[in-house]
Amino acid sequence: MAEYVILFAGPMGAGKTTAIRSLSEIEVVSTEAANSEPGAVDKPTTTVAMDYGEIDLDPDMVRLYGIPGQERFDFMWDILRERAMGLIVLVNADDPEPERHVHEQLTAFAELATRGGVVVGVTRYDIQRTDIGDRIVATARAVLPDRVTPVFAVDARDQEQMRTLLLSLIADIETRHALAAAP
Ligand SMILES: Nc1nc2c(ncn2[C@@H]2O[C@H](COP(=O)(O)OP(=O)(O)OP(=O)(O)O)[C@@H](O)[C@H]2O)c(=O)[nH]1
Ligand SMILES: [Mg+2]
Repeated sequence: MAEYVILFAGPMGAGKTTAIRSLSEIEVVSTEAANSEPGAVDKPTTTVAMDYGEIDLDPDMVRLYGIPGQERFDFMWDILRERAMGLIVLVNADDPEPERHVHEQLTAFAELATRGGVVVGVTRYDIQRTDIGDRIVATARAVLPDRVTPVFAVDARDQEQMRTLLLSLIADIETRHALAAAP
């Protein structure tokens, strides 16, 4: 049995808290506070410290941590980054600067992405359909030229879609570990 620590990163409103709630089999521990910048992203609350959930992908146990989207809380990133084995970057298609966010997150977590694994999920495609997928693939290639970073369109509210994203990340991590262990 393996234990995987997976981080969810991305801008405010990308769907990190929603995704962890869709996936988790335990009641999610969340630290929501009133959104003091409702003009920036129109939702009533935002994560201030982290979200935590768990899913048992028999035989593996997966711990899911959501990192706050607001940059002033980024001291939390350092603590979690070292324990993590995989990264799910979420970005919402209706964000004004989705590529900038993907660039920032992949740069901040480049060591984790290289050591473990990374996938990108683009949420809220139903709200704004764009050619953003190709642009995000190009952004990921620019930051991490030595690896192929999968990019999926997902609805963070949909358990099956989030499960597919998570399973593809875990398969990626396992493949790398198997290759690293091979003689
Ligand atoms: N229509 C639509 N709504 C979505 C989709 N994915 C997520 N949402 C909604 O978008 C919002 C995302 O909010 P959160 O999950 O709080 O976002 P977050 O990334 O945790 O944001 P912070 O904690 O503030 O950084 C929620 O209201 C979700 O229901 C999608 O694919 N389509
Ligand atoms: Mg949140």
